[in-house]
Amino acid sequence: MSEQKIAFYKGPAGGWGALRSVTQALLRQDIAVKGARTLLSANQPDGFDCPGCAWPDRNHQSTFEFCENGAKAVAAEATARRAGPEFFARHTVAELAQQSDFWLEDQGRLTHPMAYDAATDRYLPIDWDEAFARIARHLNALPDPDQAIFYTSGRASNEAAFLYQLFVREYGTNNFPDCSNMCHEPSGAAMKPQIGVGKGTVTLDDFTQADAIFIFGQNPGTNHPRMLGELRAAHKRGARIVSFNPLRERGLERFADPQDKREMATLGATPISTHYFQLRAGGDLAAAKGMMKHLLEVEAARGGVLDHGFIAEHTTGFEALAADLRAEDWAVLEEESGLMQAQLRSAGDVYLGARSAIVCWGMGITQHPHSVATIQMLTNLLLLRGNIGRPGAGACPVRGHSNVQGDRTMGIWEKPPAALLDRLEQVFGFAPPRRPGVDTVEAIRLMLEGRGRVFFALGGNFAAATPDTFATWRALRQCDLTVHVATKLNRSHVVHGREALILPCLGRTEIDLQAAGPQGVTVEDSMSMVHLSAGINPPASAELLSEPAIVARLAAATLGARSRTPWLWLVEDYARIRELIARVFDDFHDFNARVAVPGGFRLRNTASERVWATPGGKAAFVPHAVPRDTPVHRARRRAGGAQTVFHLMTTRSHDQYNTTIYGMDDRYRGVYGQRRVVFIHPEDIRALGLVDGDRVDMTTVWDDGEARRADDFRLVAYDIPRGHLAAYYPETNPLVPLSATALVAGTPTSKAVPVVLTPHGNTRNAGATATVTQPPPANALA
Ligand SMILES: Nc1nc2c(c(=O)[nH]1)N[C@H]1C(S)=C(S)[C@@H](COP(=O)(O)OP(=O)(O)OC[C@H]3O[C@@H](n4cnc5c(=O)[nH]c(N)nc54)[C@H](O)[C@@H]3O)O[C@H]1N2
Ligand SMILES: Nc1nc2c(c(=O)[nH]1)N[C@H]1C(S)=C(S)[C@@H](COP(=O)(O)OP(=O)(O)OC[C@H]3O[C@@H](n4cnc5c(=O)[nH]c(N)nc54)[C@H](O)[C@@H]3O)O[C@H]1N2
Ligand SMILES: [Mo]
Repeated sequence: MSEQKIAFYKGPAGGWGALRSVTQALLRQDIAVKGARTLLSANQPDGFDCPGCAWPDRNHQSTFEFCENGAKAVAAEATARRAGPEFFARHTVAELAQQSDFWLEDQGRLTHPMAYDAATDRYLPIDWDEAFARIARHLNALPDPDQAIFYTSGRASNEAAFLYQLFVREYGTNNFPDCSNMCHEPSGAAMKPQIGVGKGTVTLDDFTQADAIFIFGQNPGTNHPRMLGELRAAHKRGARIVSFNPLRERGLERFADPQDKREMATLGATPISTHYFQLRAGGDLAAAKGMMKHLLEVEAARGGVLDHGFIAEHTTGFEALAADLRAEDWAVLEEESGLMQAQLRSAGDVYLGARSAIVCWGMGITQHPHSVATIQMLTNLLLLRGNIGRPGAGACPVRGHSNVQGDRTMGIWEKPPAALLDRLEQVFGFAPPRRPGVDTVEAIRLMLEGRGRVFFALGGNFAAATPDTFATWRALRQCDLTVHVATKLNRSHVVHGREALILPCLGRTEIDLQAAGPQGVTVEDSMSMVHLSAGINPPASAELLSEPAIVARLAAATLGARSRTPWLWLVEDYARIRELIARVFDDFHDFNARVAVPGGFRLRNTASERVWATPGGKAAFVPHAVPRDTPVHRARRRAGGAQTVFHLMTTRSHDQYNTTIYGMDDRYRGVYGQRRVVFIHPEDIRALGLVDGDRVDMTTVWDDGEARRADDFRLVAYDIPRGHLAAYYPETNPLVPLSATALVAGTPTSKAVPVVLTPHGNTRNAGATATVTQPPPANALA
């Protein structure tokens, strides 16, 4: 573990720092040799899909695409450490609950199905059949299937997800909260009515042809490192790359490709962004509006800006948008975006100077109250110049989990379209439930109200990833039964219901042997490419089952003779599952044949063909007012200047994968050996009467009378606008109120939390030297 320090990072993103970090990750997991071989199989034609992010690969080409954080994700799964029955015998759950998130996962791979024993407060081994029978008993005893909740995290394969949604709907509910609800839900909610598809419209080839690439609220250097390769190449051929981000992010500034011998030898690096706009958090809608207002003004002055042919043939609502833009006040746009009119105009000039442009976005856009409106404004921007459905142009919501997009395609959706249910009814001969189910936040409410009795999770870490941590924990603890299908121990296993089960599963990197031989699964990346993934490592334990097998055996145990689906036969050979997928989804016709081709195939994306699957048959311009009454605005008004209300963004460090903490460093932001830090403008530190390095507590300003606090964060002076804070998730999730959700999409607004700071017990702690082996047990604040 590194020494605790704050040290400005001078290098580029990638480069030697990345290689060093990977070596350390492999050594930590005791897998130097095997791990290295495993790494070379990630994203290869016959290998497994990288369990890191959802960024696509270049046709699964033969050269290994180096990715530091992909390597860490693979190393974390291929670790030689094990958390078996002996481990659980040594610790009560009360003891485990005192440990940090880092420590829990660091115990290694789960090896046996385990059941909670209240008498000894321990997890004890249980037989698989008995585990399935126990879950089935609970499910079948519920008076109403809507009292059961089935969560999904976005690593589940298409095959697992398809069987899962089928089982749960045969059982009788649409209660499918998933990680997408906390992630890109607003992207789908915005784009589907506007352009007819809820997914990105670009492919990697478009990145080789775009003249301009706009990146709103995304940190690819950490979260999608392979995207930096595309950006670097685009920069080298002269494309403009424009970043909008309140924080200065190193990966958006400079990048050295570890595969480029010259850059590595000379310590050279390629700049990434040609323009960097440090706007106010939540100011992206105003920024997009400013750019569009500028376009209209230039169009009026000299013409040639808008794609009139496209607008006339392919869109509706242009006049209303134009009228709204003309009426908009520059002063409002400046105030809310935090950018000057000249800056907004220069961003607009880059856009109008580009023949083709791509707009990318991430969590900095989606996790806001007005995220759906902001995404519709970004889409308006694209439509004004016909930048959808032609080479080098389009919308690129950059997805998170490696198969989160595929899971939604397979029907993991609490509000399923009627057409999907109709088809399930036809193919499988049962009547699927038509009532919409609950999303993630609604699921927590259901449990809090005592109307959610059984909680089942296919992956993920619900207790840590969700907002309002202590309310969520109360919710989970009220359940009759909580069940987690997982690879590693995490918070959700120690914050459990009256009864609890942990079901250990195979990871992506592992060989999945079924009756018909070794099986591959399929995944869909952020650009709608579907391809096979097959593990190469022996399973971490002989007891592990694959996710499809777990779902099938649970379905057989629960539904019994009620179901006509041949559950156990299906998982003997996953090609049989794919046959059924092809019968339910037309886009998956000839699925087995098409996915056998190396690199797989791309799902049809109608918007990219300029076919608009919208009610009006055209793409829609949708005007939106600049939001001036968000919870942050309201909290500031109420405080009336008596206190500084900060806008807190909760975000990822370089050494974590969501709630999985790989280490305590955030290299590109210069943080080492610690995670309880809060980035803040130096003038704000002074105005608080504090100094850099002081410790503070954060309290949410909310109007429901609940106290939400997170204690003991070290102030780190940073290049961030005044009035803003950034700190890591999940430590800050206790600060995000359950009622803080995005309009329409219901996404927790994790990038828009109004908070105030107070000194932590008056302790001054500038230049701490202590080495921290784990964060303070904030997560154990039961
Ligand atoms: N190594 C690694 N890879 C990952 C993950 C991981 O945890 N670790 N997580 C995966 C998942 S599930 C996801 S969803 C993605 C997440 O990837 P990202 O979308 O990059 O997510 P974040 O790191 O939360 O934040 C993104 C950026 O938004 C900026 N930001 C915050 N508020 C605003 C705002 O109001 N406006 C603008 N313009 N910017 C803002 C922050 O400064 C930050 O740079 O990554 C995936 N890949
Ligand atoms: N405050 C705040 N909260 C956030 C966010 C934020 O930016 N700020 N981001 C949100 C986002 S974008 C997301 S996507 C969610 C993430 O929410 P989740 O997807 O629920 O969380 P993860 O941390 O990705 O899940 C990690 C766990 O998955 C299990 N796991 C890993 N691999 C496998 C596998 O192959 N199979 C199975 N069954 N289990 C596996 C391991 O046990 C591991 O502990 O968090 C959200 N929460
Ligand atoms: Mo995500």
